Amino acid sequence: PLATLTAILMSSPSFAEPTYGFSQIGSESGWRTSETNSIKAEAERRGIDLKFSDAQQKQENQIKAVRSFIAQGVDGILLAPVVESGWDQVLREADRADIPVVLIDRGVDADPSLYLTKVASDFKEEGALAGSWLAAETNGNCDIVELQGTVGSSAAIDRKSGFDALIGNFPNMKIIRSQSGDFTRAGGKEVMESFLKAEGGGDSICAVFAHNDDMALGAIQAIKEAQLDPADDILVVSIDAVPDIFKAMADGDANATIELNPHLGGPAFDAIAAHNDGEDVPKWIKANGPLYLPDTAAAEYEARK
Ligand code: GZL
Repeated sequence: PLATLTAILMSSPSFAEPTYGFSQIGSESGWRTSETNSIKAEAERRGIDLKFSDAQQKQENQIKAVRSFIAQGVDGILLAPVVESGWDQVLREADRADIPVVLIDRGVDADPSLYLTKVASDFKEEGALAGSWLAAETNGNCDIVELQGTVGSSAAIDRKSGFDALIGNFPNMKIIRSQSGDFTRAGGKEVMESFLKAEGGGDSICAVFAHNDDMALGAIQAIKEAQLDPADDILVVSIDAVPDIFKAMADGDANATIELNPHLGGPAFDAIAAHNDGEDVPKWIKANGPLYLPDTAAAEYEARK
């Protein structure tokens, strides 16, 4: 009977939904957690079997996961590369196995022919936007401390270079201290504490530029514990637009954040499908978000929490 025939057809591999592997960096920030949840939900919505690996921030775990996905013969691989170097070999192995790799939210310095596409923001633009807001806010006069993201990550490298290039136009804007807080709240707090101490309490610090909101939230804690007023004594600008930074802005503790889209599963899955249909896929799929200020923060927090 037709029902049996359909059941048999649908169960055969060629009719089944695809199986993808997703090598995720970890859960270092609120943004990454929402990215993971969003990509898993999108796979669920599309009936995709998503094999998920959390690398706990270690590149060797990501490389192991990609090799395991290749051995399982998945139909595609999503990779959020923790750092930008050291991927050539494993990307060549995926390429030889004819498995398309989509880079998610960060880039690699490998030959672009080794991956299908990158779905990520232009971090240089984000750095420049943060810098231009700060220049306008301070009339180009500001001694800045910088909380960098994970050392070697394309997000940290490019946010720094975009910010540096922009403030380079203002002779009275300079970064007086800069160090990695590894994109975590604890890291941001710890490094900000060391900056405040090194600067004799912090009166000399005009602003903190944090490569993500989680480090900014840690820095805000440190600024308060140093008996200073975040967003007033020391301006606070960061990137990600996670709910908690909107709460901080609404509470008068932060000044600006730049939106980073965590919903990258859809574009990634669409790119693999387009590739499988023989269509051309651009090497970089990006959609930078806007800058938010305290005036809309309370509403944004309500909408996102
Ligand atoms: C940027 C992403 C960064 C976020 C951080 O696309 O890789 O990593 O800005 C996260 O919150 O840790």
